[in-house]
Amino acid sequence: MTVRWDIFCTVVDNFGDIGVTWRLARQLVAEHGVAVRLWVDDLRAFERLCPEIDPALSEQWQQGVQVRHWPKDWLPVEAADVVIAAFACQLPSAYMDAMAERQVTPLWMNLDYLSAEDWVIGCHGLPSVKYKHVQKYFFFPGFQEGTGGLLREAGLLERRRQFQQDGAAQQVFLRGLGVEREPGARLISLFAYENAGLASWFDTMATDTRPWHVLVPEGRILGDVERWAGIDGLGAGASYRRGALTVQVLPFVRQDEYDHLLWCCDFNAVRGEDSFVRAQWAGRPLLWHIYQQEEDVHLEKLEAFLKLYTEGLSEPAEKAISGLWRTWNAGQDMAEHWKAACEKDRELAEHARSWCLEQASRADLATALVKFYRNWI
Ligand code: TRH
Repeated sequence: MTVRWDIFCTVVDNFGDIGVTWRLARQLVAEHGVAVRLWVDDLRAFERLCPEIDPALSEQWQQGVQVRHWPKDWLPVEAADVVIAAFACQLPSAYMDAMAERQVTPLWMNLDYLSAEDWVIGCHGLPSVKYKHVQKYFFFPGFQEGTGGLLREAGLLERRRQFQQDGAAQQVFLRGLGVEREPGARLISLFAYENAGLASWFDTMATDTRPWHVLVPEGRILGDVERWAGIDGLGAGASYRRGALTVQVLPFVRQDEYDHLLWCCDFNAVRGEDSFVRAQWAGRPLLWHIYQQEEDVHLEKLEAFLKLYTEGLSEPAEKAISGLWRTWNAGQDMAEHWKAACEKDRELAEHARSWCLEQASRADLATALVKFYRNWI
């Protein structure tokens, strides 16, 4: 009998919540043969990642996943065999009752936010709260043995390798976005929150001797790009050149296409959680704009990741990349660290490849979840 999974997602802000749960839902269906209902409270955010979504529908099928709008007024449904509350979202109380009333108690898990902090290993898989007799468990994604791993679809790295070796396919993809890569120009993708450090980074590239081409999908960083360019209302398709730097605004692309964008670029600036992981699978150097949290908790997460990520780098490369990431996350002047990182670009590129392979040697998150369920029953 097909095992049924319910995944619950509230879109707090941005795209990470839906980005992660949509990816997980698809992978569970495609690779593990389970039936997935994905409950989402904001289908408009979902539509940005998957344009086939019709936000007006309460129920629809997308890529084998049953997508359900999570309404404010919950209508009773039967609980599934496995229930995932993504990022500590609160399930409808009637659904919790349905879990408790089930003849076979479901496995209830909280899929947590990604963190490289050491305590995650100790907490992954532990029991959390109980509702009546239904026990909830913590499930922590992570970068180290003893965590739930990272989302990675089967064959992803092979698909990426083929694409990165196929210059013509990359050209077709970029042309589809209106991008003509100037010969010799280094390509950067830029997905970030508002950042006061942007102008100094752009100035440094503009005065460089080699050309840079920065691709900016429409989003929160655009205001800083406009201020730097001195132009209001830069929309998708707009391009601006100053010295050695061309900045081009792209439309926000569907989630699968975003991977291709990352794979085309020599360097990717990413943010949040899902794009951060995808940039690692791209096997190219990256810059992470971490999601800000109260009391600067996010800075501890940034340091925890840097500690793991920079292992094995030479001291100058370690200093360059750590300095760059810290400066970007503080919204400070990027010039010095960007120049230092450029000097170490070969080593950083090699390191990004080996980091990616090391991470891919572990079980992926969807497989780890399925295994957790099998062990639990
Ligand atoms: O959008 P985000 O900032 O999401 C954040 C984080 O998840 C954060 O941890 C969370 O607490 C907060 O949301 C609520 O960044 P993230 O996680 O990278 O998600 C972006 C998604 O958008 C990802 O799935 C990739 C996708 N995307 C596209 O599909 N097309 C695009 O053009 C771009 C730029 C991104």
